[in-house]
Amino acid sequence: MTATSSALHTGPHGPYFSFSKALRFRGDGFTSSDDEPFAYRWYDKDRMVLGRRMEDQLRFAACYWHSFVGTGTDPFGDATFARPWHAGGSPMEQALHKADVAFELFQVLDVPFFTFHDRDIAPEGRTLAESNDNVRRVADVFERKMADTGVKLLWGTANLFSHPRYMAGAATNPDPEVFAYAAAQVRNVLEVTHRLGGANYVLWGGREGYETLLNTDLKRELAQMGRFLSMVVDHKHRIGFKGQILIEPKPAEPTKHQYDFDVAAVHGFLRTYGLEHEVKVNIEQNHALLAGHTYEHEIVLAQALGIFGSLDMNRGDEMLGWDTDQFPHNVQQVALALYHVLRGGGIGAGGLNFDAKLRRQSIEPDDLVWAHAGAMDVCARALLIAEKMVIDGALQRHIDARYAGWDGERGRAILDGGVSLEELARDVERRGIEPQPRSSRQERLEHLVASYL
Ligand code: XLS
Ligand code: NI
Ligand code: NI
Repeated sequence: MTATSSALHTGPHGPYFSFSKALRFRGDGFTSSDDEPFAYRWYDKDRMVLGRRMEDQLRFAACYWHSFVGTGTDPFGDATFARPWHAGGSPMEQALHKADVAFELFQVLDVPFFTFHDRDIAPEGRTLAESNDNVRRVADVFERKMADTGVKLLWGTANLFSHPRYMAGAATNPDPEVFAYAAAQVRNVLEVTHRLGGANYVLWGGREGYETLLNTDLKRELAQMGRFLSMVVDHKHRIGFKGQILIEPKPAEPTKHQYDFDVAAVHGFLRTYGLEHEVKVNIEQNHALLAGHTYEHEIVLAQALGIFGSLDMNRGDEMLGWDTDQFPHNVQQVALALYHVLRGGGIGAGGLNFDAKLRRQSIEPDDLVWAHAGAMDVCARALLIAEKMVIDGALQRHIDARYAGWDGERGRAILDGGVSLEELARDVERRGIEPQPRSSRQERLEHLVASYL
């Protein structure tokens, strides 16, 4: 889609936001006026960054669930967002209303992609067949809206966690009927994702874990989950879906323990079931934090293991132990994450999905615009900082120098496997050389990072 396209495609009840045209890039130093209260200062989508357009480096997506389904409830409080699209009409009419709102927001933001769960976009019917049909009917509407606006699908996913039928898990349920139900739901969304040209399909196992081992056969549940994933991969190939299949790791919440705990756990699981070349990971900042990792740890590990797929871009609160899913605003944090993405070859078929929600006091639809647009600008600015880090190369030079010994004769002999423990031991004793400690220069590097900001 083009930011210059004059009129937005809105539904019969729109506009929903007080932005009548797509936000555009105006660079740093513009002064906001009433008719243009916000423009991008950093998100300059056509600017070239390391050989690619900024839009293609970032591949932003807005998510359906937090933005159009969320009501502002929390475990202690009721809904605070009185959304016009949550009231009036049948559930299906409300779903179509919601689609109008969603595509209006995508156009205002000029965001190239979106993401959804089946339950976000269409109401549950009386039977599974009816529910799946509802999803396909809304997908028909999406198809037209996507053609009109140029907005594309980053990924689809099935909600296998909200309904009580899934309270004891989906694939990992003690009842095979629940496994089968979940399979039927995934088959439908995978096919819809394929039809809509989705770049990825995501599985997040919110209920695939346990509350207590007192009632859980962990070994069986892992085998069930492995079987489920194999079936999904087989079906992907059967229908010719070319997108990536992604698992989204998270250590806990809603269950006490989730099997897809972090990147390392997911990789071990994939290896066990021979799926490490078929499935990658969608890494979320808040989930990394809950697992006791930094975002960049999860990114770098996934790259090292060859399973880096995509990013859920959000921010957890470092003082709270739950998934607060806030919009990113810490430039340095995002810059370090994107530095590693760029160093690893870029985001590929993945994207930066804003799996982020408004705080429950941000009750106006326009808050959705501010939140996303601000986050896009933070990411764009962070990308430019990451670009500087890559081009300057000082961080990488330090690492290269630090490990230079491993590229030398001795290091290579060890790694190539040409030398045994015994030979190594004899050689060290004979030569009598004492290794010399060297500074790792952490503070100097931290200061260097700060200097790029
Ligand atoms: C929840 C997850 C979820 C996935 C999609 O914590 O982040 O929103 O991204 O199912
Ligand atoms: Ni999350
Ligand atoms: Ni997520």
